[in-house]
Amino acid sequence: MVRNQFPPDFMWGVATASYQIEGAVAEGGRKPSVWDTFSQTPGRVLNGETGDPACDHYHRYETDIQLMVELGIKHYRFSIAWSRIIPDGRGTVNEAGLDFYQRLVDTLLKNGITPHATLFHWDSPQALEDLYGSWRSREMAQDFADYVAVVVNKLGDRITSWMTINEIPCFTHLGYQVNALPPHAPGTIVSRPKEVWQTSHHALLAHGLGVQAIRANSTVPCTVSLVDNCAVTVPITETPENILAAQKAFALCGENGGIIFPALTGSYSPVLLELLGNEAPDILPGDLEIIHQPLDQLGLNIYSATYVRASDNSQGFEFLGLPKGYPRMNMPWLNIVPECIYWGIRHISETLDRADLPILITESGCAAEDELTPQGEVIDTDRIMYLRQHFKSAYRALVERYPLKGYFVWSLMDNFEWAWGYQRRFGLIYLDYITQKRIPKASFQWYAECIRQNRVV
Ligand code: GBH
Repeated sequence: MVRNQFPPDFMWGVATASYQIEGAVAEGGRKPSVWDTFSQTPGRVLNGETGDPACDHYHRYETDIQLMVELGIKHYRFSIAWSRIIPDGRGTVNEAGLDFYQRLVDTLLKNGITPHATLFHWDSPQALEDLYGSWRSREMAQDFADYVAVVVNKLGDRITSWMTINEIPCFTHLGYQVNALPPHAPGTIVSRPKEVWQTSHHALLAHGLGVQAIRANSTVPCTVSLVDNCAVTVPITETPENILAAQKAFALCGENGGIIFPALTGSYSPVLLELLGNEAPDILPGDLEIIHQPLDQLGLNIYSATYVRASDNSQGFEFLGLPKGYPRMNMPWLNIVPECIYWGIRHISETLDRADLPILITESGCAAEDELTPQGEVIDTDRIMYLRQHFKSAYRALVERYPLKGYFVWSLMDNFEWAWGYQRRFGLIYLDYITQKRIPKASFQWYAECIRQNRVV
């Protein structure tokens, strides 16, 4: 038996997002997104950096696709920028924006790479923020669905994997709540938790209407998914008591009970609603039916987790803090908990009782303090260590027959890391931002070998 051998059809891939890599923010008819405005506001992003020019991928996508060919991936997850397609958020369609993504998709297909298109990765059109406060308004959901219909109308004859929205809590809760750390665009502080919950409720409605718009406009068989960043709870030791504690904690976390529960089961988790009390969002009749659309698969972005154990307190569990010196990668939240992949998948399958639902790890990866050697290489053995342990955790999920179908490493290349600007590097490829030179790191060669042998090496 070959150790750590993955199934023959396992989807190995990499992931990126439009605002983080494209640059060309004022080209091809694009108008600003909330991230342009936010990053141009002093004090919002480290060093005042913005998504322009990022990796200049808008002009260099052919080079980047050649690098994907070298890596040997057959799957690429990217996102489409709403403000390239409908620059004012609603109304006039910009053909030049659609043409860019058509060129990208056609070049991927020509190179044997399956495109997985995410329709929204945080870059809301600024015009809709100005018009009605974007996600604070219910109108945003219908405008999103109209935008989705336009995209799928154009590309729905060649894209076979659609993902509606990436990580709802990050552009709603982190975009509007008082103590968001770090704040995300639009960075408008609302006064009550209820208003924050209303923004994520609107995003859930957008997801539901978006799913319907994809199904109505696609002309080839395709899979539709949501990309969720569930908060993963890991039992400190795998006893029945601690596993039960981890399951209870999973249902109570806002990111789970308030996002993935309604999307997959049609109701917010009861324990969360009880905890929120008067601060729960207003849910109109019919909303949960819209939100709870049948999905073909689920995308999970998993980077870390929290340990939990059973307790005789009223909740029956407690979250555990980490000891000083606990190993972490180069972000304050990036504690190394490799079991997060296995437990994230298992909680969705078991705690949410959705063993039928295929799962993709749509993002997993880490920032490291990458440096060029005098020979011009990046020897990121720490990233290799991180990825190896997380791949093994995915392998365990497969051995135990959880429905894991693929794994997309975040990210193909270093890029604009939101509030951290260019000061954090998540790529398999090093970006020299002065020359735009791309330098594959040691982890790139390591991942290429995993893919070639279809196992963890
Ligand atoms: C992903 O989000 C994004 O999809 C991607 O765009 C991004 O580049 C990548 O991760 C790397 O960051 O400070 O304790 O409040 C990751 C999800 C959401 C995880 C915010 C950390 C903050 C935790 N992140 N969260 S805390």
